[in-house]
Amino acid sequence: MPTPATPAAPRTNRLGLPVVEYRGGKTTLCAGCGHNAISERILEAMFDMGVSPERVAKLSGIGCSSKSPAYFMSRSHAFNALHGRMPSVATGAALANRELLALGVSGDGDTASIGIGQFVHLMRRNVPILYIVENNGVYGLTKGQFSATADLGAKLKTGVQNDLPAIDLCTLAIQLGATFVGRSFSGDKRQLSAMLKAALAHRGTAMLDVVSPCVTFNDHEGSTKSYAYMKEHDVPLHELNFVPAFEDIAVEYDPGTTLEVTMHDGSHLRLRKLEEGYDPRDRARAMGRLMEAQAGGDVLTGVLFVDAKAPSFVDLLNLVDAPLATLPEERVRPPRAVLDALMDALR
Ligand SMILES: Cc1ncc(C[n+]2csc(CCOP(=O)(O)OP(=O)(O)O)c2C)c(N)n1
Ligand code: SF4
Ligand SMILES: [Mg+2]
Repeated sequence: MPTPATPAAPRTNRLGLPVVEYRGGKTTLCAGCGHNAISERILEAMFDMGVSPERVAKLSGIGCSSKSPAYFMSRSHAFNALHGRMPSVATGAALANRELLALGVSGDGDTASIGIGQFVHLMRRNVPILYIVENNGVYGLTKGQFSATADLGAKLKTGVQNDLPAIDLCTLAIQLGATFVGRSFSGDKRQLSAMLKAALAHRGTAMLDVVSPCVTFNDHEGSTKSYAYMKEHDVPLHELNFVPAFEDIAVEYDPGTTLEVTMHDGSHLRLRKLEEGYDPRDRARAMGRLMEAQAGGDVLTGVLFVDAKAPSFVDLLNLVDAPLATLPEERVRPPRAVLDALMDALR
């Protein structure tokens, strides 16, 4: 009798962990929701990059998108903030422990409607965080009202038309000083995976606006955030290829058609140009090109802007190397004599 084949050992990453260690709870989102695909890409990127799940702090607000961190990486830290208030909690977490990898997951309502005030300050500070907006143009959790990213003229299922211009989160983030800004689509596995890995290697604010169709409330004709609309209007700027520092394989490429960006950890992001003259290191050009695309109804995708050299908020604050949260009391509390001298000076 033939001996039964022994099952192959599961593939592990450079930490020796199988992918199952990056999984989370079973999703309660609708089948086909773009947010589920993004969760899959996030956990794959974390696995491939060999990020220790215990090093990650998942931060979110309120919404279907903000629920999604429960569906990947159960071993990581997690905090569900109030609606639109995740950026301040994330800033606190990133500063209290600089060794944590802060991962913010938000929605277009959570970020561009109620949370816009918090979002703009996060972007201008260059807080080290990977901030993902799962953008479906509606408030999915509360049954599909337009959010502030809904395009002018877009229609709800009921036929109601949006009369207000959309806030373009990428243009806004670039103008405010974010140092890694990209746009992708939940249905584009290849582009989103490479972009997530590059964003994980970035030190500073990486803001990814990912169009993520809401199949229940915003996937009909007349929507500009549907699978069908993205299929027709997605204009990729380049083909992304990410080579992590730990793999460092030499790849032949033609510098005339490929732009190489070296990330903080020595990884390489290679952008094979599809559009002549586009350079994601040029802030003003990136904003101009985004505005042109928006006017023409195109959705530009790719790494829209990157500055791999700017100091992050942690650098600017000149924080000590040890995470603040681990400092003993004698290092954070001035001694009695210092406080007394201070009080005397105020008398
Ligand atoms: C202070 C406050 N206002 C309003 C709400 C109701 N509310 C819950 S989720 C949500 C919108 C979520 O939209 P979005 O962030 O786009 O997430 P999606 O569900 O579309 O993924 C709103 C208005 C709330 N929870 N808290
Ligand atoms: S309502 Fe929309 S956003 Fe929410 S889970 Fe369903 S498809 Fe996703
Ligand atoms: Mg939404």
